[in-house]
Amino acid sequence: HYEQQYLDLMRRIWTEGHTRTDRTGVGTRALFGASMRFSLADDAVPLLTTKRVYWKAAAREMLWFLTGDTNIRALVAQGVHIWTDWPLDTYRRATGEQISRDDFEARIVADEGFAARWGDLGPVYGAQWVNWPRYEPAGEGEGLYRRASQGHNQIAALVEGIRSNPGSRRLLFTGWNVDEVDSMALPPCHMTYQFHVADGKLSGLLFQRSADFVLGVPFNIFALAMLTRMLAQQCDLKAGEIVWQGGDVHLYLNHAELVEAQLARTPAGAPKLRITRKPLSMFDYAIEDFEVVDYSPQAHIAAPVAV
Ligand code: UFP
Repeated sequence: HYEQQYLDLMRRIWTEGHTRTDRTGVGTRALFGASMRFSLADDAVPLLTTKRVYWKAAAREMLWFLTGDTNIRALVAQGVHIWTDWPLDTYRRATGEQISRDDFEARIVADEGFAARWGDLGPVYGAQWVNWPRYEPAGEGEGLYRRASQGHNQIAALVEGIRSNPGSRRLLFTGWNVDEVDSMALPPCHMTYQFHVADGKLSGLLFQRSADFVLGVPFNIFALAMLTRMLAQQCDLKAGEIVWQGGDVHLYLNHAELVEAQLARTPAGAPKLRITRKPLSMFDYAIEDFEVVDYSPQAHIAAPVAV
């Protein structure tokens, strides 16, 4: 079963990983450098079956990245909570107000000004993917260069690249903008994506510098599969494989019980991801265009997020 790779790697991190103190103070066991690969043939999608993965949250997040938006408001309004903890933490520290997460989210949705002030994550993924800062010669009295109103759209360039030069070894995009990482709520984890065309099939590879194996990776793998499928569709190719590569691949120490629980389960089933329409471009997909079938996972396992 495709999921065995995930479970084997999880066990290996848990038994062989080095115990490390990390930025969050929670502590992890970590391996450095790991890889998994999954077939996308016949709409196969590597969703975990040993626990429920809320793939729609990952799908909504992916569509949100593609809009270039970096404010959590649009996500929260759709019931996606994965980015809330960072702005919430900033807000609590800045104001000393012990507001609950639900109340904070309610204010983000209800009050546009509040969202503008507290809901922005800085120039994270979306900003870099579709609007990487570009500079152009400035006018009189403005210095030598000014920031162009439209930056580089790496996704549009990627589609163009796959279509016009499928043999290229430069089909990639990255969120790691050295100049801006310090102003992001979280520097990109899933930071570089590369694509490869062979035999009429498009494969996608992700380099993820830091991987929370319980909470992050199941989403990151799904998102990689979804993105590869979308690109393949737009470029009239079949989907090949996805390759996931992790740098610091870790399990948080406070996930111990969940790790044991999940490792005691046996994967089963072969879910499929269907895209029900061919939108005009990478920027015209909607959540309704995606459907997962044959997915009957075991119960969800909740885990605390390290901020
Ligand atoms: N993380 C993921 N995947 C993501 C994401 C975050 O695994 O898509 F946004 C985890 C990895 C790590 C933490 O546990 O978030 C980021 O912390 P750091 O920047 O210190 O690596």
